[in-house]
Amino acid sequence: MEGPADVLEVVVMSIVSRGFRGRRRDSNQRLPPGQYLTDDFPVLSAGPTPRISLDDWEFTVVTELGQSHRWSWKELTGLSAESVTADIHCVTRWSKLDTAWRGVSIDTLLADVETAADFALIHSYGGYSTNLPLEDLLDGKAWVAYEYNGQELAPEHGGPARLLVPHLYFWKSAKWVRGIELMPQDFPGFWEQLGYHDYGDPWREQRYQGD
Ligand SMILES: Nc1nc2c(c(=O)[nH]1)N[C@H]1C(S)=C(S)[C@@H](COP(=O)(O)O)O[C@H]1N2
Ligand SMILES: [Mo]
Repeated sequence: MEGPADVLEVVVMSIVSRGFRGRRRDSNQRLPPGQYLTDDFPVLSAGPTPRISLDDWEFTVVTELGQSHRWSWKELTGLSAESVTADIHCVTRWSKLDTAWRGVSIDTLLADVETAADFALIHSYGGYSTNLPLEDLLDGKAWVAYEYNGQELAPEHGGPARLLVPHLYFWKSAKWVRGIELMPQDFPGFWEQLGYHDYGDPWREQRYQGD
């Protein structure tokens, strides 16, 4: 016969194992192939951290016809912002779940931009660049993020502002972003010219050219 202590033990065990399996199943499903989870926030920069004063900072969209649309820091941060929680996946195999950002959706920035372009080349202060199809920046998939975890974005993580495109490998999320060049044709960015995959879908493990 079960006494109260046995019943309690059974209840505790089932909560413990349910919680454990639940968490594991959840994070396993959210971990793309070949990735491991980290709670740290590693810094990956191909060069020194550029320092841009907010007075000089600007964000520019140039269309395929050469039309420019510019936002100062004040103008950018005056646009309606969104809070975004997303999992991020670095091609060096770390993934981090539930990262919390705030920034302006690319949909908002491109709302009044007339373009027939299919591709975008992202440019950063410091010279970094990365390319992606324009549709991967639209429909709530990408932001210019200027807050991380409720605080201004740290310079080493791309502050004052970085691109956030969490559905692609994190090298597409250009730090110190300064603009978007809209183009009819695809043109490889910094890592893409060095042999990384043109598109970089972590769920299809598109790490390098030919993957
Ligand atoms: N401007 C710029 N953006 C960049 C990089 C860089 O070297 N320069 N590295 C990319 C890579 S490979 C990754 S994994 C992420 C790293 O962002 P973090 O340093 O905030 O973790 O930024 C991406 N954006
Ligand atoms: Mo990366």
